[in-house]
Amino acid sequence: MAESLETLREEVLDRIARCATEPEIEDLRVEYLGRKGRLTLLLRGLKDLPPEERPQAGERLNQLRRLAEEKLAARLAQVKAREKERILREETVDITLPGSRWERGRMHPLTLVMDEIIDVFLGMGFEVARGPDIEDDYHNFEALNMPKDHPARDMQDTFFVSQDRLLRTHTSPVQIRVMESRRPPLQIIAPGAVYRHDDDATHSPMFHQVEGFMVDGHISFADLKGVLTHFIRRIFRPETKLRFRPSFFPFTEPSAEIDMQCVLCGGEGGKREGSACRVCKGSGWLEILGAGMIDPQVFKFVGYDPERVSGFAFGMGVERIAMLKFGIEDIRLFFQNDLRFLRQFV
Ligand code: FA5
Repeated sequence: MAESLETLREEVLDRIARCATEPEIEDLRVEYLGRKGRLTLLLRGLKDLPPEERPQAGERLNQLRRLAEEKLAARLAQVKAREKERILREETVDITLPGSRWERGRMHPLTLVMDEIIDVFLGMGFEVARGPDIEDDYHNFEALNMPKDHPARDMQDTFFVSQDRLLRTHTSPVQIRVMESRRPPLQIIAPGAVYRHDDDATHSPMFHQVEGFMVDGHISFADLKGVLTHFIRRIFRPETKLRFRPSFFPFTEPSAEIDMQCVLCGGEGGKREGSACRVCKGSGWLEILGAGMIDPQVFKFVGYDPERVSGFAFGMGVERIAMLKFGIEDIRLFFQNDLRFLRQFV
């Protein structure tokens, strides 16, 4: 017994000395001192020894257990101290290194312009309404006085989702949705994304419009003119002039396309400089929106009496306004997510 205890003592001390990590120390503790540890079992086995051998063997086993406990604790402290030193040595922070910069996000130029447009109309007492991007044929065309065979449907190359569902080609269906659910007086703008099979420097397959309409007992073309003139003067310069050109939309009668004085040449068309202005191509005017008095036929679709109510409506392209405001010549720049472009707008 004495001899085997001596061997065990050497083995335990040797193994403790070779432990290099905290888990190794813990494993060793369990192996020797745990509930089924080798030393624990030996202590429990004392009762099977002849009574005269028990005191001495017990004494020696207890000594060995205390020694193992002390050595394990000491080794643990040593390993922990070494680990701390290693962390301090390897993970030091060089506070002289330059910090990493946090890029500040900013608003997309179209969001800036959209918010500005909405603000101007809110200031005139308009409310904001929204409609679905995926529309049905009825709201996008039919109720806007464009039956299935109407040639005006071809003016807006449509993305169809199914026979009856499509990506809305304009924000005008929101007029129908609002009028179906509410009664006049109404003074609404409907901003949102619209979709057309169109793609070049001034046309994008997805772009944004802001629809506006006012319906009440005696709304006239003069109201339309007043609202749009105020709007353009707030968004551009206070002295900007507007020009109303006769046009055609199936859902307004009479209809107009509205041009504003060119933002670059101020309506001169570049004549003074001797070459045509690159923004308005020398005409001095820029088309910015379509508008008109809501067609009586549309009122009938939503159950209003055209004898009792009248109203105007308009729809503008937000990208076009942003291009004029910031002097951008290619609409595709808005959608390429090039940070060098986007960083210019605050
Ligand atoms: C319409 O969409 C009518 N719903 C506007 C309207 C509303 C008229 C209410 C009368 C009453 P139009 O197809 O012209 O009209 O488009 C309106 C504006 O959207 C255009 O003036 C132009 O600024 C813009 N736009 C049209 N197609 C594109 C496109 N592919 N990319 C960018 N902007 C476009």
